[in-house]
Amino acid sequence: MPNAAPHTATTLADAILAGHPRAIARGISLVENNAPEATDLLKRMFPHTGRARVIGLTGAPGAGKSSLTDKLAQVYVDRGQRVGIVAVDPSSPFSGGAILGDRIRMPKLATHPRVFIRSMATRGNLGGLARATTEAVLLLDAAGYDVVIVETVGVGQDEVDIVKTADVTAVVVVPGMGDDVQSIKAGIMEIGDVFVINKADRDGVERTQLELEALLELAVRPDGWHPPIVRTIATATPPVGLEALAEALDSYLTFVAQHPDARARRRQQILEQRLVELIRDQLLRHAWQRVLGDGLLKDAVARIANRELDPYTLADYVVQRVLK
Ligand SMILES: Nc1nc2c(ncn2[C@@H]2O[C@H](COP(=O)(O)OP(=O)(O)OP(=O)(O)O)[C@@H](O)[C@H]2O)c(=O)[nH]1
Ligand SMILES: [Mg+2]
Repeated sequence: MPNAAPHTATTLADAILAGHPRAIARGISLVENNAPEATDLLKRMFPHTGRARVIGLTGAPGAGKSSLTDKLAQVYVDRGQRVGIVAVDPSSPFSGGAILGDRIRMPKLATHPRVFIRSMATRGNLGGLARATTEAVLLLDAAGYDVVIVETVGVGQDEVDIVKTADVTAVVVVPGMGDDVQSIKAGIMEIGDVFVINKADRDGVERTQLELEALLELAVRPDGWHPPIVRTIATATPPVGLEALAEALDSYLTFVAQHPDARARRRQQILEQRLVELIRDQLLRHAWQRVLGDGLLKDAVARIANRELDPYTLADYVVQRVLK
């Protein structure tokens, strides 16, 4: 947003640390757009992070993730905590539309002073979504939110990567999915620390529970944690099972606190992966600025197509130029 308020990095950083929602929104826009000022902002924010509990919520489209997020946030708000919500909506090219959608689905919370809601859209930015979402969570953490809930659709590697960075992840299924319970097992079964059978007002709850239990028995976790299964009805008044869900999430966090090794490997992997991505992005940015920006790539592609040049030589050439 080039015409946004003329914050200097310092005042924007201070405003975010002070928890001002408009500053947080602006900070998230900067990281979402990969703006040049974003890096300095993130450097300043990082020392203030590590306090928020980050909860990942994932599952099939329409499973009730937004409804659950809304009601779960309410549980924490009722406990006097501040809650940040990041809804990742890969299907929507318009983040404005997504925000509107989630505001409509979360009408009570959208205006609550202790709640911050933000939707992230991919805008066709491959790979950028996981980075931008991680950084949005980082900003909310620095801004002092006690809990940050990240909602993603459980399809695609990007979405799995996003919830992997959470401190605890809940996978949402619904009764009568049948084959769907099977189909989710490949990608996201192993990242569920807690399983939720939402829409428990529907037929087939028992069967889904049995199927889930059978799958979980097959997938023995190296950390020794047995993921609990919680049944919820997010749309009931009052909602059913939300306290139990909050307790299940808490129990895993307590388990991790008591078994520091349980998550060490995952944490290390995530940190390594994030560092590698950051370095790769920076190198690529240098390559664009110093070598590729002037149309070299187009020329090169034409020459490669004619077999005048091979891609390996070109890649070597670009890397040598960046390193010089
Ligand atoms: N019967 C019943 N319907 C529910 C329940 N929870 C959510 N729904 C409905 O299911 C539909 C989808 O709910 P959402 O919360 O938007 O689901 P979502 O998983 O966030 O959907 P996407 O973000 O589009 O993938 C809505 O019409 C909800 O009202 C429930 O516990 N029982
Ligand atoms: Mg949703």
